[in-house]
Amino acid sequence: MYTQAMSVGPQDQAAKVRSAEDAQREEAFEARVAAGDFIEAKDWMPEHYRKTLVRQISQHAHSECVGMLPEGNWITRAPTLKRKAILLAKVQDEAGHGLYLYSAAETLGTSRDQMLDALHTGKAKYSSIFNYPTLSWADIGVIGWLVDGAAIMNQVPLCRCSYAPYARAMIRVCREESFHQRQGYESLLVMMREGTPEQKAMVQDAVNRWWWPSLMMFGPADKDSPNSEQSMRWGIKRISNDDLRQKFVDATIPQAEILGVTVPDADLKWNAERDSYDFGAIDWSEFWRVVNGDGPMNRERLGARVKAWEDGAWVREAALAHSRKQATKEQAA
Ligand code: FAQ
Repeated sequence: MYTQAMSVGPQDQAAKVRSAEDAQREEAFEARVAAGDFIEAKDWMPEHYRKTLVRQISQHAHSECVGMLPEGNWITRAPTLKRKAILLAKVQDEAGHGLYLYSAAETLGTSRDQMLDALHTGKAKYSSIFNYPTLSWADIGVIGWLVDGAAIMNQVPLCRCSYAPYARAMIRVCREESFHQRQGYESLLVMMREGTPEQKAMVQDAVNRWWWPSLMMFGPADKDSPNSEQSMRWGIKRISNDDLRQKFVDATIPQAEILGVTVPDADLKWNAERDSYDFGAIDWSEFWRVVNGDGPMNRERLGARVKAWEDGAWVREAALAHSRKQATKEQAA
């Protein structure tokens, strides 16, 4: 009678040795991460850790690139040369963030073409927030204030992510996001302090539309977040989705008061016992609808990225032809 336990061919023995080695490596890896050590690209890592990072970093990179679209919509219509120059620089920064992040993900052994293919075929996610339309100029200030503000709250802890290439990329990204947040807030302050009643109403309308989607950026509630527990244990995520969301509300409401706007939440109130704001229930059905492709702008956003990829084919082909020509020249020399 044959059982698996009796099968002791050379291949099985090799597999046993490998898995014992892997178990030892895994134990050493877990100990390093638990001690707060940083993991470099060439270090051994469990396959699931690698996959989790590729998933998160590539989605983050896609978010930065798709995130250029709602703001890009207003570059030609910015009200002054100064605002146009600021917005152009901000949108370029977002492209730069996407590029650092694609590079960080590439260190894990995945190619940029694979990541972009996953985006273009709808397999990869990007932040829900960029599936909402930018209807007025005030939306641009509100994106800086709330969307970049939420992004910073989520990304500062990522500067201490256990995967060092991601952590290093995030340091520069956070510095730039912090400038983005301030420029957005300043442009809203100008409208609220010096603007006409119509301009002030435009700011309030933009806050009303962007508030809840900004809170959704932090992801599902902790109890419904399938990836959080493992990512926290591995030091990829340092603070949970709900805790970051709470910190964001607590930091943002005093800023809203200075601006002179309100947020569209009848249940918002200061809780002295918790030393924090209580806030209303998030519409998670809207969140999942948008994440799963049925938000107000999902089709336009993905369509624009696919078109940009197709329109850019000649640039990629020309770059490849140029590098082939250079290589031939070098060989001949
Ligand atoms: N949108 O188990 P969790 C920016 C997905 S950059 C879409 O909690 P995780 C700069 C999640 O992927 C903004 N999908 O997942 C800027 C997962 O699906 P999967 C982007 C979401 O990874 C500003 C499922 O739900 N920032 O704004 C969202 O542990 C202005 C279950 O969720 C980053 O990417 C969402 N909001 O935590 C640019 C930061 N939330 O993958 C232009 C890095 C969750 O299993 C203009 N990422 N999902 O199929 C992270 O910190 C994390 O990935 C979270 C989600 C917190 C987003």
